[in-house]
Amino acid sequence: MNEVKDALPYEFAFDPNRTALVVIDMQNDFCSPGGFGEKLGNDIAPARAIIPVIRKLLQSAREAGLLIVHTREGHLPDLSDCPLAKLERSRRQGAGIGDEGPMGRILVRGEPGHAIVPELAPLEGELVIDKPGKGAFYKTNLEPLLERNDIQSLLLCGVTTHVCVHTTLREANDRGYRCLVLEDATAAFDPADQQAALHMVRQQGGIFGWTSFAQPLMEAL
Ligand code: TIU
Repeated sequence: MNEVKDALPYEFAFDPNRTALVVIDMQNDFCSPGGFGEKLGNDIAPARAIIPVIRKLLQSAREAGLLIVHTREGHLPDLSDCPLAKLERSRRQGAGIGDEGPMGRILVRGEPGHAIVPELAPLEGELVIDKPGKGAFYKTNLEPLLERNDIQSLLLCGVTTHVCVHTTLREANDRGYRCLVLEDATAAFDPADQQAALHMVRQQGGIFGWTSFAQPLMEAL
């Protein structure tokens, strides 16, 4: 077993052959000017700041032969997979899902805003999970794909820490996966949300899993 010794609340042990790096929603809609995240009234600087960190993580994980999973949040062009409640709230915020924006229709599959930022583009053969919700397990085939690859641990990074990263973490935790959240490879638009979300992972003896940083993880790979 490999080990990230200074993880919190205590060391994180993992078998690289049974571990996946999950890069959550690093899409133009959350990380680029004119996207959904910015239209919701957020500062996207924290999301952009983690791009180089995740790039290094991807390189290390690829070299170590880990399973790589990318996720994208978005909806079918006819919005038939978008719950009315989600649609209504996005419209109230002035960023209606499916509306035309500077990067095409907001949060719609196949539009420029839906694409993963070019710096983190998936390589051929890496898994790309399209999800209609915040969690990567809801209405996707992620679970059977992880089972087929005999995965038991997940390394989570991406955006936003308190929304899609946390929802995926909670879904994964309930399914028995050991999850490590990489602090400097995750971002929330508001620093208070970032700190609260990370605290929630590791409180009560690691109620949802572990936290650490990219560098010690890469050293452990
Ligand atoms: N709004 C927000 O913080 N996040 C999302 O809507 N989706 C993701 O976190 N990917």
